[in-house]
Amino acid sequence: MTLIMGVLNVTPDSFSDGGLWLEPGAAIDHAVELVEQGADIIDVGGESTRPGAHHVDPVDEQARVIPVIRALAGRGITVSVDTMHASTARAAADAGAAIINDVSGGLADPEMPAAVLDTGLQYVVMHWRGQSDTMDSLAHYTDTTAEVRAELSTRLTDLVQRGVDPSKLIIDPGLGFSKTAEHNWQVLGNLRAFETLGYPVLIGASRKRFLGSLLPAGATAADRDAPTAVISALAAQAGVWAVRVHDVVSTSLALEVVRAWQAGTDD
Ligand code: PMM
Repeated sequence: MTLIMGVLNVTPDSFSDGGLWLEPGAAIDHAVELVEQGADIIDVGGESTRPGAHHVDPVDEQARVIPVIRALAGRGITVSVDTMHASTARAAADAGAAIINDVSGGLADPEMPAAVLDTGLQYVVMHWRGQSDTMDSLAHYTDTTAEVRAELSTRLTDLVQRGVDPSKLIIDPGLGFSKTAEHNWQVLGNLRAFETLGYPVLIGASRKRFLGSLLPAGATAADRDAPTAVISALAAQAGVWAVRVHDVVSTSLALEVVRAWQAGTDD
């Protein structure tokens, strides 16, 4: 069944939960709560990737995330580190992380492929066209699914040619990263096309801007949890490996529905 990756943003400026979990004790407590609610993996990030966000120096990023990763891994929790920096990925591996989640798919830091190779961790290759200050201007496609798929495929080929074990790779089409709402729906409506690349697929729709347009004016980030949970169910039906979400309770329930639905289906 589809896994749940719970989001733990140890940042002052993430759009939906910025500043809430900046203090390590609060971050650790929140992660433990997410696991109790059904998260299989905790994705710890120290740099906001929202459009226009400030870049974080890897030293500051590591000061935020490494103590939290060490504490969570020490409790037996499967941790991924959400970073574009090779030095942070290496430090996270030393602290016990199991997965490197790189929203740039290795494009932001030329040292990242070597870090993936040396640490031997699983590696999420997300579709990315540029940093948060330029990504919206790069949201142009004639065939969204085909182009995102081809660009991911190029990244995968590059990593495998550098010696990365293909069994360690996970792909993510990168909802909202150089993609408009229309592009995001095209990606979601064609998830099977990404699965045919032959790698586990991760989807991160949680609380993203494109869900806001489905809601009344003035809706909060948390109001996006209901549409997020529906996407989790539909993505699970489409066979994705994992969904990355802020609210684990609603997605856990959505996946229970899928499980029950599938159990009730005649073969
Ligand atoms: N989205 C965000 C951050 N990290 N990682 C992956 N693999 N996929 C995503 O879609 C993704 C990500 C941005 O969302 P946040 O600010 O809520 O963490």
